[in-house]
Amino acid sequence: MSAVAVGVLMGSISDYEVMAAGVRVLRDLDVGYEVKVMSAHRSPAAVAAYASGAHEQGLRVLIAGAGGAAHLAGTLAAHTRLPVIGVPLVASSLAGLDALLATVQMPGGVPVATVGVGKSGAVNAAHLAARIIALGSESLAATVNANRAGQTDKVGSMQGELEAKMAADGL
Ligand code: RP5
Repeated sequence: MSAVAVGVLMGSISDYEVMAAGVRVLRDLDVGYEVKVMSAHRSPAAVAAYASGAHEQGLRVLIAGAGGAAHLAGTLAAHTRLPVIGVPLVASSLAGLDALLATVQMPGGVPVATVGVGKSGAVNAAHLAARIIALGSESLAATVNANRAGQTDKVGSMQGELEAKMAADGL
C-alpha cells in the first residue's frame, strides 16, 4: 500500500459496514489510508488531537462518516486546514436527513465537502479524496483515469445484457 494519505474516520463501530465500502475504493486505487473510530460527542478530545496533528502526520485528506447529529466532519474541519469530506450516514428514524443537514450546513470559512447519504456517499468520498491527491501524483492520476474508463466500459457492456433481458421478456 502507498504511504498513508487519507484518514477515514467514523463516529461509531455501527458505521463500519457503510464506511468499509469507501475503504475498499481507496484500497483498489492504491491510495494509502488509515481508519479510526472516534466521536465528536463521545471522544471530542481525541477528534481534536487527531485533526490537529493530521497534516504533520502526512495525511492529505480526511473522510468522516457519522449519523444522526453528525458533527464529526465539522469538528475535524474546525481543527485542520486539510480538506475534509463528510459522509452523512443513516442512524436514526430520520433516515440520514438529520446527518445530511448537520454535515453540509457548515458556517462560512470552515468547509466540509459533503457527499450523498450512505454507501454511495462513502464510495464517492473515497473517489473524491483520490482525485484531490491525484492533482499532485501522476501515477494516481493514471489509476483514477483507468478507473473512470472502467466505469464507461461497464456501462457499454450493459447494452448486451439489456437486450438479452428484453428478448427473454418478449419485449
Ligand atoms: C453517530 O451516532 C455515529 O456516527 C453513529 O452513526 C450514530 C449512532 O452511534 P451508536 O449509538 O450506534 O454508537 O455519532
